[in-house]
Order: sequence, then structure tokens, then C-alpha cells
Amino acid sequence: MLSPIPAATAAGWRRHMKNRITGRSAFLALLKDEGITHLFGNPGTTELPIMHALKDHPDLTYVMAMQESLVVAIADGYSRASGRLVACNVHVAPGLGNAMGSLFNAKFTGTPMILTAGQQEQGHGLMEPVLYGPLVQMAEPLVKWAVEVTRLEDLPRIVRRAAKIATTPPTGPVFISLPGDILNAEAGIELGRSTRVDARVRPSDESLQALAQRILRAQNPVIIAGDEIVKSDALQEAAALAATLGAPAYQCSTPYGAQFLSESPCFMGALSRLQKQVRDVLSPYDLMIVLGADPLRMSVYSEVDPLPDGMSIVQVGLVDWDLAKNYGAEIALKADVKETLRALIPALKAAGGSALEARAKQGIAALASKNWTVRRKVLVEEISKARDRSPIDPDWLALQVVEAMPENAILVDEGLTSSRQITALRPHRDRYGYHALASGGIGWGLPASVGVSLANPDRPVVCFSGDGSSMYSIQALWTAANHKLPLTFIIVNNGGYRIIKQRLLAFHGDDHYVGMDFVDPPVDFTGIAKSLGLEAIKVTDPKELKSTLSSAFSRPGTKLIEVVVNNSVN
Ligand SMILES: Cc1ncc(C[n+]2csc(CCOP(=O)(O)OP(=O)(O)O)c2C)c(N)n1
Ligand SMILES: [Mg+2]
Repeated sequence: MLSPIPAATAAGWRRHMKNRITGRSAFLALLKDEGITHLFGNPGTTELPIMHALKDHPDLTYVMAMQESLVVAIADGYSRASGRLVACNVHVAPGLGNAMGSLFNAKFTGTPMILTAGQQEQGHGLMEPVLYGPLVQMAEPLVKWAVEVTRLEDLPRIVRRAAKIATTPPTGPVFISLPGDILNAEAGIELGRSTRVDARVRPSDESLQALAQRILRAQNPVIIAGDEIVKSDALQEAAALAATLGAPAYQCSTPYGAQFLSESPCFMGALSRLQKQVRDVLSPYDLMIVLGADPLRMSVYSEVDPLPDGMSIVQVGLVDWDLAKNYGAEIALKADVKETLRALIPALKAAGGSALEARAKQGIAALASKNWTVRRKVLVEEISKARDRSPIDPDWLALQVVEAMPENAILVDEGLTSSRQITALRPHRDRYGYHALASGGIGWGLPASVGVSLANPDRPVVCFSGDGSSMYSIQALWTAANHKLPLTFIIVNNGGYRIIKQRLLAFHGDDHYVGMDFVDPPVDFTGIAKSLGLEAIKVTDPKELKSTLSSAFSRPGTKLIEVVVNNSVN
């Protein structure tokens, strides 16, 4: 005869019997409890348990994209335009492989993302069936945490921890491998609870005072603004700091969001990624106040160092990897940008008094003839000279798009050479109003705009993309049409990789452009769009541009406008 179960164990047993749930359903229930409303994915056999369980979770919207790099980029766009945790599911080793470029991008921007992949059943994997691969090792270099679930009872702890890690600053993607036997098993398990770590910390009083004093000692400070201004919702505070000091503010050299209010009288635009130019821009200043940024992240090698000799740095942000990463800082504070500024500005005012006020007034007056707003006016006049040019001038196109966009629209930008002026033309007014390619890995824009739109159903979205970039993930058009998104794609057709040609010419003095044109045969972008279910139109005449854009932006539906532009290299 079996010995009787002790009372405590019996209670636990009864609870387990009551809570019996499959791994697949528990996984979706856990995601929902972590605030997930959309699961972005591309299914295969190893994901079938999840697809099967979706039936029991009708409140979770599955968004299908036709390749895994798109799945992750759509999720990325959703998170960047909402600040929310996102979840996406890809197909075992080849699907994770396809997703890597987009995952690289999500790592670059610190996107809070739970990426999962179905995995062959444990044990079965040992026999090396097709599709099997070391998923955890594959994902590891690009995520904050990568893990495979080996027991169903560990699933809740793993998903809870994954959500917590992804959302705790420095935020970023995490990866979970989900073997089929775990998803299909059933057990009585507790789902636990969600935790969000509140990391909105302020520096100590001593550090704040030291920072205020150091800033007040500077003769000529300059502010460098980064993405943590968006993440911590500090646009107003950052503009207030600039106004308090009368100091110019630049976006850092990799600006990929609305990281400063463009119409602030102190805003000067973004730093470029040309070392010599950045050095020249920064050389009049004696203190760089870095707000939530890797300030001088560059692209192409140069012998010139972008930081002028003798420049001092004070830096604030939660991404501690970026604090003094390349250049030592006199003061480096691991703290929330918004919270720090909320305490710093009154401290500066109290310590600086009327002398600071007078200095600020002078500083703002000195910037009045060269700030973003003034430069915009000059630029508009300059670009407008090309209004009748045929083929259409790409800068003129950018200006027309900016002028035709509805006030509340969101711009997604992967326009490469055609959007070089777009942030000098369109002001950043809210933190989710502008999103651009960050890491340099193209093919992000089209799918990201789908995610941006899904996250902001009440705002029209405009995706401005180079023709070359669009072809890395053109099937994003289908997902947009499938969800009937109020999204307009503008494809700038210059028939090739203009930026690569420019660089071959500039760096090698070579104008023999091999593999940089796609004109034989030409790509029919309107044809592609129509075949994927969109309304599409091609514009070649500069006179038709304005009316075509206004008409597209004023009507509902997902559309593509292909604009043929001048394809000269320089
Ligand atoms: C994933 C990836 N592959 C290749 C490149 C190299 N690359 C950078 S820009 C570019 C061409 C972009 O062409 P397009 O979008 O048409 O813009 P354009 O230069 O014509 O303005 C290429 C191939 C890259 N950055 N990322
Ligand atoms: Mg091109």
C-alpha cells in the first residue's frame, strides 16, 4: 500500500492538478501577462505547437511576415514607436539565421524584445534532424540572455526573467529556444508574476551638485543628445537644459530617432559621421554634456579623431557600456536622463543665479542666426531651386514629402542618400514621430514601418526608402496590406546603390561601378506593390509630385509611391 501523501504535499498536488496547462498555451499566457498584444512570426513545423495554441488565445494578434529578418524588424519598429516590450517567433536554425541582421539592429538600439524559435525535441536534436542547430550559441553574441527551456516547469521562470532582462535598462533583446517536447508537454505549473524594474534613478545629491558646478565652470559647453532622451521621455527637459545654459545642442553622430526638439532655439542639428567635420564643429567648445548617447560613434575609418584635444566630457545615461566607452569622462553618472535633468536644472538655476540667466540669454541670441530653424529656411530656399528639375531631384522629393505629410504622421526613414536632408527639413516634435535606420544594416525600414504603424493605429505612417534598401525586405508590403495599415511607402528609384558608388569614387577614385546598378532589367516597384495587394503609382514628372503625395496622404489604405529621381552619382 502506498503511504499517505503528507498534507502540505497534497495541497500542492491538488493545485498542480487544477492548473494543468500545456507548454504552448502557458507560453502564450505568459507573454500576454507580460503585456504582449502582438506575436510577430513566421511559422514552420517546430512552431506548430504555438500556432495550435493561438486558437485558445484570440486576444493575441499574430502578425505574419514572409521572412524572419522582417519578423524581427517589424517587432523592432513596434517597440521603437511605443516603448513597449515585443515578442517574435522564428523558425529554428535557418529562421534565426535569417533574423540575425535585424537582431543586430535591435541590439544596436537596445530594443526590449523576446525573440523565440521553435527547436527540435530534446533528444531528437541529438540525432541532427534537418533544421536543427545550436540556437542558443547562434543568438548569444547579439542578445542580453539566451537560453533553451529544458523542463516545462522552468518555462514561467524563464519567460518572466526574459521579460525582466529585456526591459531593464540597458534594455535589449533576449532569446529563448523552445523545444517541441516542452511546448507539447502538459503539467500543473504556476505562471508566476511579471516584474518591471524601475530604473529611473537620479544621481546622489553630491554628484548632482558636482555636475552642476562643473557645467557652470565651463566657458562654452555643448550638449550632445542621444536615444535615451527618447527612451526616458526627456525631450522637454533636454530642451530646458539647453535654454537654461544658452548652449547649443546637437544630436549624436548616429541619430536614429526624435532625440531633440528641432524647433528649440538651441538646436543645431545632428553631428555628421565625418571625423574631421565633427572635430571642427566641436572645437569651439570646452565641455561636452552627453545625454544618453554614445556621442561620437563613427562609420568609416579616418586618421582624424573626432574629439578635439582638451575637450572635457560629462556624461549621463543608463547604458553604462556607453559611459566613457571611447573617451574618458570627468563625470560619468549612471542615471536616468529625464530624472537627472529634472533635478539638475533647478540646481543649475539656484547656483548660477542671474549671471547664468544673462549668459543664457546671450547664448540663445548668438544661436538665433544659425540654429536648426534658420538653417531650415535657407535650405528650403536652396532646395526649391530644383523644383522643376527633371528627373526629380531627391532633395526636392524629400521636401515635398515633408510638406505634404499630415501633422500627426510618423516618418520612418531608410532613404540613404535621398533622405540626407530630411531631418533638416522635418522637425522632431514628439518622441515617436521619427525613426531611422540605426545600425547601418539596410532592409530595416519597410518592415519597421509596419511595426510602427501597428503600434500607432491612429497616426498615418510614411516610410521613405531607397530602392536598393527596399529590396532587402520588399515582402513587408504584403504584411502592411494584409493588416490594411494607414501606411504609405515612398520608394526613391535611382536605379542603384548610389551611396556605394559615391564611396567608390571618393575613396578609390574609381567610377567603374560593378554590382551597384539594377537597371537591366529595371525593377518595377509599382508592379511589385500591386502584386502584393497595394495601391501603387509611379511618378516621374516633378509637377505631379505634390498632388500625388497629398492625394495619397489624404486617403485611407496602404499605398506605394515610386518616385523616379536623378541617378547621378554626386
Ligand atoms: C545588410 C546590408 N547589406 C549591404 C549593405 C551595404 N550598403 C549600404 S547602403 C547600400 C545601398 C543602398 O541603396 P539605396 O537604398 O538604393 O540607397 P541610395 O544609396 O541609392 O540612396 C548598400 C548595398 C548594408 N549596409 N547592409
Ligand atoms: Mg538607390
